[in-house]
Amino acid sequence: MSRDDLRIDGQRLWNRIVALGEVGAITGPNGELGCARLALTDADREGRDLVVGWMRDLGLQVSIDAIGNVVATRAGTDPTAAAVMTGSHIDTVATGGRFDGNLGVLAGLEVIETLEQHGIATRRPISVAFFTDEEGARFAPDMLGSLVYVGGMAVEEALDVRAADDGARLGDELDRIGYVGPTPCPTAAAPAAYVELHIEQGPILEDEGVTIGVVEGVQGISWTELTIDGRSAHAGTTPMRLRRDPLYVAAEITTFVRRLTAEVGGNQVATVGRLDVRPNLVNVVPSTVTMNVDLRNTDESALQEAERRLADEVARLEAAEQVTIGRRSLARFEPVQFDPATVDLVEETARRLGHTTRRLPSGAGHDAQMLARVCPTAMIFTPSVNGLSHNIAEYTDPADVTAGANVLLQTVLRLSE
Ligand code: HGY
Ligand code: MN
Ligand code: MN
Repeated sequence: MSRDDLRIDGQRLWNRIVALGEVGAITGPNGELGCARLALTDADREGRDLVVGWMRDLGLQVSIDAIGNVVATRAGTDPTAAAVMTGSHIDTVATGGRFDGNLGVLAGLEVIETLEQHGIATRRPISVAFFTDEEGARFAPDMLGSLVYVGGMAVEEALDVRAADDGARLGDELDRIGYVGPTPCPTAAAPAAYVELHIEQGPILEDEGVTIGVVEGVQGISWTELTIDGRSAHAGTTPMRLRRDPLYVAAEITTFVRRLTAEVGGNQVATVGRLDVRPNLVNVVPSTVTMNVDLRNTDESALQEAERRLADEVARLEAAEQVTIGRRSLARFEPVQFDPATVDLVEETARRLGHTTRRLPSGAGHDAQMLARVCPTAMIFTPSVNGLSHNIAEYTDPADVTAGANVLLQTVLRLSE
């Protein structure tokens, strides 16, 4: 069989997706199969152990670094050549699916197993990685592990990050699950190239009936934590004119950011996904509210305008409602453009395999946006049913999973020559 005709084993890949999906499995009322494997929890450890076991079964050289990133490498014929890397993440949000991140890691493993099975040697080594805490849902920022991997955040700083849910220190949790590795951060050797397969997590490919997304880059991300301190008071006896109500302020900010998307226009999106009310009692005007604001845009200047407008509104409300508002940036990444030649290769490969394609930016953050800082990088998208992700109903058809993994196989083969 010629290398160009080589294809992955779709059933073997699907079986691994199902098996990994059993770790931290959550089921929905209509039989949806989701995943809850927040970073550095016991479920994350269990998922890591399962995937590392598969890596070792394939005889790969497995390295774990100081932030818990795992990189498994198949040797090439040229020991001096830098590896071609693929991968993604296996941590999920608390109401996650079985495909977000997991598809890219397991497809990378399937690519390597296919080469082993057919006795295909490559000049360059080929690595498959999973990066720590890509979601950032428990420990901000998102893409934390790959950011440390490429030297964008000092490992010491990352180890001191506190969890949003229980305040645990990241380094203590990493130690508790047994994934503090000996390999230093940042990586000593950048890959020759990085290609990541991921579900689109949005509606575009499905709406247009396209099989493969050729991802040109990732939009800018801005996460801000606002801590609004008011004054708790009796719900019945306190006149409205005397109230310093942080939840009212939070509600105003929440509706403001929705209006802001229409006013800024373009690809602007805004989300308030986390709101913590204290003391959260029926008859008490709240004392403190903590909320997160997620702003994103493909255009950096428009994203900065959205940030400025939010800051002005927060200052206005702080004065008008006599509350005190603490601001803390949790994540700030500018838009990223992937390497044009590698993007072209993904497109040519997908078309050579007979798939329909469409270029698009990524609305979600990905480890690829960090690897793009150190090597030529591109991404391959597969359609998401109903455009859903970060939802237990997240789903991608087996045929699309196989198509995406075959495009990954053929792209990696070309890059590893
Ligand atoms: O937030 C994101 O876009 C990604 O899911 N971490
Ligand atoms: Mn992801
Ligand atoms: Mn995600």
